[in-house]
Amino acid sequence: MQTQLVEKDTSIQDFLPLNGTDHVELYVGNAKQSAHFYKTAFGFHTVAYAGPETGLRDRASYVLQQGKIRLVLSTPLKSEGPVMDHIKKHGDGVKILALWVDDAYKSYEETIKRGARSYQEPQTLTDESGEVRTAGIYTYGETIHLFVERKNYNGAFMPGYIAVEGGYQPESTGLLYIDHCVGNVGWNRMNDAVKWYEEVMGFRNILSFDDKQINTEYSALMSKVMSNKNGYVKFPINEPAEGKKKSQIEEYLEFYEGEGVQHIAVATHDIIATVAEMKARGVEFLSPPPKAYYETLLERVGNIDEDIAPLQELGILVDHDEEGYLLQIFTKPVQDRPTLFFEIIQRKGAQSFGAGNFKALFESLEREQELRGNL
Ligand code: TYF
Ligand code: FE
Repeated sequence: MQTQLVEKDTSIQDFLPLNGTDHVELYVGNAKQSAHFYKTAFGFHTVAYAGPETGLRDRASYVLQQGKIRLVLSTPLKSEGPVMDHIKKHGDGVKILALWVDDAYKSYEETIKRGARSYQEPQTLTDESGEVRTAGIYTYGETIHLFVERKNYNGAFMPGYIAVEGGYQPESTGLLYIDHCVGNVGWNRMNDAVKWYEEVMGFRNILSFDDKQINTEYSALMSKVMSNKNGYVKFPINEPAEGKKKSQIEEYLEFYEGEGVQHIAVATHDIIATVAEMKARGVEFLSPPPKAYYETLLERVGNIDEDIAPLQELGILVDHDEEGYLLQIFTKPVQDRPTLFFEIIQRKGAQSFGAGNFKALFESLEREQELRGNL
């Protein structure tokens, strides 16, 4: 596969230094039940809450954490308002990809200056635990990047939230941090999106796959990986491509009714243990590739530390690049619309995204798409 890998460039001053992902906020129809799902099935625990009990009249939000991953689940309490509008159109999905910065005001100023559309002007939130500053801009669709600056803040999450301890707090499944978050954009929108991340955010396109490479029977797409300067934040972007039948990206765009986050990849140090545990807790994963995939695995990727049997049993995929290998697996969509799903990934050196697995993965995806009557 002629994937192009671009070398790190440290020569240019970074106008938008990022420390990593701060949190991901989903707008959902029933945050209480979603929280239960992510806790029970994924192994998150509740760290903070905001809602009527804390003085909010129109919204409830649960902040869940596992390792460094923070998920915020928000739901509207009234028929009108921006959260309800979002859910009505998109169903449950990611509204905010929040980025941890040292200076939220400057992040806002620098990106607005370069053409970003404002979502929220910079604001300073304070309580007895300290100060948090936030500012937000739109990216693709109705998705937001929120800049979050934490000034020695030692509260549970942010001013406005109360800490939650005890109660129902299931064991972790070993999820550690967010590896990447992927966005789906519309037909012919790839160039705009890439240009936007380059110009407005100072990101670089580190990896590209064209529709010739990612083309099984039907599931044609193009994909470009955008990375910030230090590589802590990676946002691959997919665009549908013309295939024999409907692209998986088209199915997403149709059901999400627009552009949005397609998958969140979360890292583990022991993918076999993590996936076995998640499966036992009821998480549905895409069906495993055919037996032949595992028979030729070692020829393809070289020696690996793991036994093949548990990988095959769980349907975990393996790919390699010049720097090492990676193991990955994908959940089915986590809501009824075939939109957002999760990827579990363990990197053993490899910094790529599993291009060698695209065929096996997309064939599995197409089996699901077919069952939904969307192929
Ligand atoms: O993030 C990635 O690029 C990989 C592969 O619809 C991938 O996880 C790409 C497109 C897609 C599903 C997975
Ligand atoms: Fe991925």
